[in-house]
Amino acid sequence: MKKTKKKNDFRWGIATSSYQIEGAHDLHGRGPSVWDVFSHSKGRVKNGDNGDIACDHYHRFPEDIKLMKDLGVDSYRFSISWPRIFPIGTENKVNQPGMDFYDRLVDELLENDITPFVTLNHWDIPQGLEDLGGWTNRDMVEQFVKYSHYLSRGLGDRVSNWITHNEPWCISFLGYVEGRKPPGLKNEWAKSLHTAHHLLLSHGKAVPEIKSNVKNAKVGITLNLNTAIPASDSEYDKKECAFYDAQFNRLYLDPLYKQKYPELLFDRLLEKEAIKQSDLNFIQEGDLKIISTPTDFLGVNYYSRAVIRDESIDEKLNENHKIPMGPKTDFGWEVYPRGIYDLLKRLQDEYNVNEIMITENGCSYGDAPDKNNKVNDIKRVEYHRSHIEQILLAVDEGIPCTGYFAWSLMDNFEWAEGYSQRFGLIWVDFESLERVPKESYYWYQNFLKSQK
Ligand code: IFM
Repeated sequence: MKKTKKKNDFRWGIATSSYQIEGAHDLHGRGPSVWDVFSHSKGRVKNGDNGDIACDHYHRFPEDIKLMKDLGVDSYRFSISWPRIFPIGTENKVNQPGMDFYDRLVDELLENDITPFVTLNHWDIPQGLEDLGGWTNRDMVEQFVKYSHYLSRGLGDRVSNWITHNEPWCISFLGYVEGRKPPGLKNEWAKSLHTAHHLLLSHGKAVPEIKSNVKNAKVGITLNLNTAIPASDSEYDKKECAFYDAQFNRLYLDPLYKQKYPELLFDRLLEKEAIKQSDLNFIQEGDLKIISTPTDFLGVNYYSRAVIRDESIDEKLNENHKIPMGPKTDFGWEVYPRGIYDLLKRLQDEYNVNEIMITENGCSYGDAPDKNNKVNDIKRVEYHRSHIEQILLAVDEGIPCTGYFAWSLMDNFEWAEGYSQRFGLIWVDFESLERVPKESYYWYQNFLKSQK
């Protein structure tokens, strides 16, 4: 594969998140997060798995950083466990042992010439704040700003790159409409919209807070986005696709980059009687201006495209012009590399995004070590190779994409799927916690060498 034009500026990294890898759930004053409570509630997570131990990264981070160093990445994206810093959430004083852990982690990364990218909220908020209404409660905005303040003040002398939230859609839609993430509610569309708004507002307020504490800070938010296309050219599928795009992509992109919400989304929800007019009173004067506070980059997590069908319409109506689908990963997500190029193009054409970083891209395949302890995950190799190829194509065309973080460093706790889905470039034996680099790890290592 060819080199990027501006190699020196392009970051090649790897990503993880706190609850998925750290373990040490009750050590050194950490309070319970919503994910501790959710995963310990019967029937919420496959096989009753939880993140109590996970990859035990809390104790093994020097070994994990050594693996990153050998891999050859220049950047590492990880998240902070909020309840390690504020165990209940409402405190006005940090839990120092929690801060100390991230201090050591950052120091170790820097000693290994790896640039830290810190995500403040990758979903594991303190349960104490959830008990006050979580993200549906507007007070959460100030809680997040406070948390951002202490973190950026504590680590800002060594960390320049900050991501406020990871994938707000997962919190608001999967948490309140589908119930697959905490707090596990279903069809609560009003709460879902309020959650999205408070996440965005807290992001907008945290940006200047972080910048005031960190010299030369680069601050952004990470969205999970995809390319949505109708399953057929029937009007039903097209209408459903526009709705999907509004709730998945535009609910976040429009306020961040256009200072407005997609009316189409609110109209359809009113039409479906999923919300009442009074549920839309959550936007206060000045909110949209705050939300659209300029950032230094947009983080994009891309996994697949979405082919949208109006399920309520008789199958037969939609039979024509079915879209041919590509192969699927073990998670059932279609492998569609071209979608990442299309998405980057859309972000430039429709939203004029100043800088984009692919903060996650990866796939779940269950390939395990063979008798020689080798993990021959060739489908993962091809997944990363083909997606990187599309990104570099976009870069060559002048789209301002400046980084790529593979998801994920190692197999980890995949939320409601527990340990059943493996996204890592490194195999983890969840009994012994042994790490075994997979073929994809060596492929990425060689690819990174070729980019130097
Ligand atoms: O594991 C998750 C991650 O936490 C957020 N983005 C998607 C990944 C795969 O599902």
